[in-house]
Amino acid sequence: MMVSVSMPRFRLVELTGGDPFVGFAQDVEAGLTAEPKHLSCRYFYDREGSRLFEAICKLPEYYLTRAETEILERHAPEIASLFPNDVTVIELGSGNAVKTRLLLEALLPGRQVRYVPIDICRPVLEESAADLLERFPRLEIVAVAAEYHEGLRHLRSESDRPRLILWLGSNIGNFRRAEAAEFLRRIRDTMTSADRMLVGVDLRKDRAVLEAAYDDAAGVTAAFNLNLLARINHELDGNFDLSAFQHRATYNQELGRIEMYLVSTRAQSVTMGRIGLTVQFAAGETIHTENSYKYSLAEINALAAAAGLQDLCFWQDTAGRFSLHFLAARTDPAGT
Ligand code: AVI
Repeated sequence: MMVSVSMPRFRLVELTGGDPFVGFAQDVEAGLTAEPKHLSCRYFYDREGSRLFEAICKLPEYYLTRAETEILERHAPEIASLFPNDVTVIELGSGNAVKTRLLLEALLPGRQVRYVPIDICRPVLEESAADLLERFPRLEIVAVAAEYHEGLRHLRSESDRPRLILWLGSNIGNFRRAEAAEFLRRIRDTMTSADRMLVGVDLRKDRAVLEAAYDDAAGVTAAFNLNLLARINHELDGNFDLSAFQHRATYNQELGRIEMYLVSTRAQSVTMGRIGLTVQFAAGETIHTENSYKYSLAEINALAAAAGLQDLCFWQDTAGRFSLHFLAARTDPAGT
């Protein structure tokens, strides 16, 4: 007798290590009392920040999303053909998962596909999962609300089928180079010989193109950056005057990274009542809010090698701005 067990098509797993308020409060205090001041870019993504990031992805200057979408539109069927059977697609920093649809569409015919999006913004996870479940009636989703490092723990438990691990959108660029290699190595340590990884990497290019992408004419990236201060105002009872800070994005060519700052336009004092903190700003003083690293192909090769990964193949958009790399765990002694 055959017993069929009906699986729910959607499950949400919440893996937040400790109280998120405490983590945010401690990081804000440490960052704003440091010299020079800094805040972590991972705090950009509250609901409003996630909405602004989606708007950034549609800007004419922000070529990254369009370039990666072009690559996936062209090559998703080829990527899918590299998976003969059922597959689990795990995505780190999934956001609205719009590009991922292209891969799911190519994978679903003839295969069972479980999609495991991992993201820190739970409302965004829920919205994108609802959309995907409606579009793809055979898709199963296990959504994981977690930071990357906690998400890695979950990755180990998804081991019943070959896995395609996605790290798209140049999310790797928000890690320092050594940290990116270390994080890839940790992912690689969870991979079997049947697993593959797809990593989207933004390439080094002209300063003008890069600086426009991170300082758009419509001011959306400026609003995204300033939203960090609005978040502090809401969550920590702060009194940042957003009109007294300006967005700045500059390309540091030597380090191959865009650096984003908030610049205080005057001497001022800001209080965060909920954590009993007052911070002084001099006129022109900066808060460093984000690095976005760009890579050459040689640097991507070195990164893969340092992480014990083998770059099986890669695809680029027609303008050669963005590169998508298909990687496997190396099994030779040098890669272990
Ligand atoms: C999410 N991350 C890959 C974006 C980037 O390009 O570094 C974040 C971003 N910051 C400003 N614009 C977009």
